[in-house]
Amino acid sequence: MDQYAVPVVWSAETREHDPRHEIWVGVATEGTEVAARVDTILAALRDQGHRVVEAETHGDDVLAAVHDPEMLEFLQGAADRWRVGPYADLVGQERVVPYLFPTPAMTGGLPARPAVSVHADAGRFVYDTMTLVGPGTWGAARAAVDCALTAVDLVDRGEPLAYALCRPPGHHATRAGLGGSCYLNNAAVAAQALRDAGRGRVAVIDVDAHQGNGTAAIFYDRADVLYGSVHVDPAAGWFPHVVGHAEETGRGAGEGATRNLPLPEGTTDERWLEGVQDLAEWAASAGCDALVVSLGVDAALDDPESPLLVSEEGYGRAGALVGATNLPAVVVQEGGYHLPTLGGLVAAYVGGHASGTPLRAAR
Ligand code: SP5
Ligand code: ZN
Repeated sequence: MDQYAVPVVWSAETREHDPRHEIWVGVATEGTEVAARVDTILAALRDQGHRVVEAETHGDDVLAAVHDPEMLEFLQGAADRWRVGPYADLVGQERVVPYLFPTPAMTGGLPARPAVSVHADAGRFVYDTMTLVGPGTWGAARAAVDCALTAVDLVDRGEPLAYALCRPPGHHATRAGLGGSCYLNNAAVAAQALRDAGRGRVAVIDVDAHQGNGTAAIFYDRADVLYGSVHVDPAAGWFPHVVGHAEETGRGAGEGATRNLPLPEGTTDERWLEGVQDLAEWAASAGCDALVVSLGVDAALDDPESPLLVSEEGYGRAGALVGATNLPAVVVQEGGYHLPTLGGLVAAYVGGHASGTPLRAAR
């Protein structure tokens, strides 16, 4: 069957982030967001006949509009500060791990200063103990942003659909905080870049198993970027735990421009797809002229990080539902951790999305 060959943007540098481990309830567990994810996704998309493109380097303008400059400075320098600690020699820890979190619980409203020691400073920006920073983290996260921005350029030049193989993922990164295995918010950068390129209203549709609290927060007060997510119910005890409930619908000018569709543990294809369809129709009917899809495939039934039970066929149907909007779309990789099925899940979504996409864009 003749099918639109989707441009797949990637960068070898995204492999350079090695989390080594995640500190979960005080225990060092093996990292799940590993570099091999890139290779298996790339191979699956190549096998399906899509067109692999290298990311082009972009300036920092859009990134600086989405993220706090102090957070960017911290992320860029943290691994070097850690190396001279020297924490590897002192305690055998080679990754930046926050030691305390200077929330109001600690400061009690007193005027706090940034801590001098990096282990005490990290909690100013790193909000969990799962998201460790190493020597290759900044370069990889920055390369992932370039993947997203290159995909935006392609859509800008008339491609109806472009896929960005972003790694590490981004949707849990807030304006000034990193967590949930995310450092820089690739999807938010893509949405902002589409706005800057003249799209009047952009919707982010997030199908990752977890609510994208970073993207949600970045656009919560804005009417020009919609955020809609279908995810496992945080109130059932799942990440991001404290936000992502149905009552969160936006604020101020952004009232009504956020939608959260939480689902119970064990949800299978039909109900999950109703949520995806709901969000796709919402984006189209709200007058959006471009989409960003936060494509996490960790809602899949064999994924170790979520209790949702979506099949590979379900991901294909999700792609077709979003593709049916006929809106130009940048698809950004988020989570998905089961290496044996990861590539097939991403290829199923991308193939489904492309199935309704004309071979050439209408110009
Ligand atoms: C982008 C994305 O999908 N981030 C996932 C964030 C959720 N991580 C929560 C991990 C909960 C602990 N799981 C135990 C695994 C131990 N390695
Ligand atoms: Zn996820």
